[in-house]
Amino acid sequence: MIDLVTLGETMVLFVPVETGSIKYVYQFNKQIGGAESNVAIGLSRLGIKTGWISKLGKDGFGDYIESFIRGEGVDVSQVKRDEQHPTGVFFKERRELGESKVYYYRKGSAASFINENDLDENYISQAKYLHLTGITPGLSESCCEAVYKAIEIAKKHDLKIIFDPNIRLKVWNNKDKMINILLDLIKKSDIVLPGLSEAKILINEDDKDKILDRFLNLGPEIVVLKMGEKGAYLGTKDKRVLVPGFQVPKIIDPIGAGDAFAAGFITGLTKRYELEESVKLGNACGAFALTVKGDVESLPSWDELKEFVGNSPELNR
Ligand code: KDG
Repeated sequence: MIDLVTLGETMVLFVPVETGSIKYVYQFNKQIGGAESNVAIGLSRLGIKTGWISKLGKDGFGDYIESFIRGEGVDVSQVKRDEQHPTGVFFKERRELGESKVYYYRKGSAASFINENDLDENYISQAKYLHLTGITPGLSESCCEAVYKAIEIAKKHDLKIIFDPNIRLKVWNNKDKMINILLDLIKKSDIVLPGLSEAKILINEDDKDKILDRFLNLGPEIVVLKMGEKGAYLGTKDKRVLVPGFQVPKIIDPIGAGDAFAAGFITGLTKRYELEESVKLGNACGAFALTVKGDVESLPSWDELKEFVGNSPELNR
């Protein structure tokens, strides 16, 4: 039995050993990164059963990603291997001053050929949640169709749809098309997890209450606005709560923190915790993710998370 199914591309991630311009960095560590598998791995470490649907090249990088994710306890039975197209790759650039950047080498990757036929209705129907991000529909037309098909299956079988816009301007060729599709996906979702800067791009709004109003009016029952170190602002039709974030002594790399948030938050939902408590778990997992260079290496186990969050009545029950 799977609690959550997710769908998306995972790439080999090369993380520079040193900080500075990628032009002058000579050594990289080979890791993996992909928003959806980051969430699946985060959930699996917290004891939630997850399945990841994807495509990888039939190459060494594909072998590496598949065995890494399987090793984290995520079900990879729905991952197909493609002889014709390679596994995608991306590089991080870590700067002491200024923000980290990423450089993608993913055009024409195996995952960009994901299509509706890669979805097994029986498999998806056993889950309680379908997790999607705004990255997958930007990868190609066939990926976008697959996302809509997954939503159709989820609605038919009463799965809750959790959507993280995860705006990646570099994967979309057309910003207006991106905004239209992401807003449409928000309408079709039950739970939406945008970031502040994403709300600015999608609805040109930066007031947190107006952002929640606008997104809730589109249809979702729960919206959680991620606000970095300030925490997250939870909204439903009858409540608004600012759940403070956790202080991190030194932020090593913010990339992947949103995925970690999703893993903690969804764990709370799956365990039927109060919404505020679930957001708190999300904030805590986000804090863990800030402390390492890779996307998933620092994601906590359930015991580590409980210890970090401390004495919380919900968690101790
Ligand atoms: O959220 C982290 C992701 O951005 C990263 O792992 C790579 O999935 C990725 C993407 O498409 O940017």
